Amino acid sequence: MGRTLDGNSPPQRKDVDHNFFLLFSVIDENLSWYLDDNIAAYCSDPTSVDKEDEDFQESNRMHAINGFVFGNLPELNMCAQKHVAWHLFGMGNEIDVHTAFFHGQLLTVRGHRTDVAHIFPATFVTAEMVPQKSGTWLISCEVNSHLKSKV
Ligand SMILES: [Cu+2]
Repeated sequence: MGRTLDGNSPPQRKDVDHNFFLLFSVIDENLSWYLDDNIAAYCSDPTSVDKEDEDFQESNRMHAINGFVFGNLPELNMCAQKHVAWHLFGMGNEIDVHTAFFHGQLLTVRGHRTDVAHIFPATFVTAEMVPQKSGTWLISCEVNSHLKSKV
């Protein structure tokens, strides 16, 4: 057991078979330096955009895991019956309260059996698991407003 550096990789636990690092965040495009440029470039009628409209502002909050939005996180592969450590991070502000839900999986978080890990801004938690079966399953944030997509 222990942590070592191999020169290029970040330190990882050696007492598990797989380490995964997931950052749950809300990327607020309303704060972008390019907001006006994007409105001008991508809106069919830029003069009709009300940047103070709550629906417009919410449409610019992108819920992401490792920066990937709309379920586009690349596949994470591991082996059944192997020990997996999930290092889960949160950053941002008060809207960055996340619940990482591992569908159909059993986790151990701080010694407790669960299927969900709670993540608050500027915190991290490690969840451990031993996947029992091979197959594809989903990781999602179960915060209601993070699940919904605006039309
Ligand atoms: Cu979330």
